[in-house]
Amino acid sequence: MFAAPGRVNLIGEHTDYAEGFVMPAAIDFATLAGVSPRTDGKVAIRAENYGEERVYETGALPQTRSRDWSDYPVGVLKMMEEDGYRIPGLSLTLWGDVPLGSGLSSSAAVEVATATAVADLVNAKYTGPELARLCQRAENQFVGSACGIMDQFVSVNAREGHALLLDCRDLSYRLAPIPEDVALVIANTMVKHAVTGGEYTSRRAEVEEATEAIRRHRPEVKFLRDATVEDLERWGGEMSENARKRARHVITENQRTVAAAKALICKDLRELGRLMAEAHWSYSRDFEASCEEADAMVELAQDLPGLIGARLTGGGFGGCTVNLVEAGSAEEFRSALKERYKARTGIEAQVYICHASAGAHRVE
Ligand code: GAF
Repeated sequence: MFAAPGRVNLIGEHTDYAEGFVMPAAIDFATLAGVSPRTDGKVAIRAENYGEERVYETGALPQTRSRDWSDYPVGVLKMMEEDGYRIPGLSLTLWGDVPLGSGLSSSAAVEVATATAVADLVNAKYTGPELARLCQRAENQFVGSACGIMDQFVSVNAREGHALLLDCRDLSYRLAPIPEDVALVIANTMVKHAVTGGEYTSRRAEVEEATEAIRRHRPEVKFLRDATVEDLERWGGEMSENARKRARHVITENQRTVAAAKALICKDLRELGRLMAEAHWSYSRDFEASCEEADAMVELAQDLPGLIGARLTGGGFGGCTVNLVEAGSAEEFRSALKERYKARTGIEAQVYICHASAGAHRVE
């Protein structure tokens, strides 16, 4: 049996596919994958949460997606086959408690749990970064969502008690300890988020439009990671207004993310909170990936006792906010935020007090 966690991103949104920086932590919600060999030549995948099972002949996994939960584990198995591993008869049982459609990477948790379990069964030797890339390929090529590497990477490589500053260009990373007296409070707006939806993809296309416009003048700009605010000032007129705004978010977000890691490592929580606030409003106003409810959730947290920083986390258009809160105030913060949010929006939010957890591992 193996476990792979969901994640919360502290800062660095829509920067991963621009080969920039992100700073996520794994959370204590996870997918569990139980795997065992079978001798009847069948690959049986069961989703405990749905009470459903799919059974395939070995060597005859589906060619195309089914647009349901099975695409994630099947995609991973197909990528392993592409890597030259023969998938034998097996039973794989999945169960998870990562809230679905909440921007906490339930999909990555399923992919990574599957990959870790099946890699163990077939004795495949993947390094952490390779395993993350395998899962990302499953999502890009089989599931059909254009996600970056952040979610799969942190689900594989996270360390308990730490956030991870990841350079999405070369996948090198630095661990940043989250102080013991700081709680991760995750507030679910209950507005559904999806990476497979059109908005994520159209934002990504706008980021690419901006990159191309700058690249015409500076060929060394392969991704927005390589661009500067000055580039945007000079050549912003040669792209659409939307592309310019999206690019401004991504370029400044990369700078904020590196600065935020530094602040966390130096325990400068004031500066970290300031950067998170700036990141939220950049995500909301320039990237236009927030929604009324998420903006309200961030605003309503501002003057609650114990708050260090709050922002919308994940792919956007709903999902959760992440709140760094002094641990001693976390419980009170949780109930006050729920109450305020209910009064403002009429919605009953779920608010989780989480702990930065370890990446994928065997469960004894
Ligand atoms: C989603 C994607 F899956 C990630 O790759 C990342 O782009 C994120 O949205 C936005 O930062 O979680």
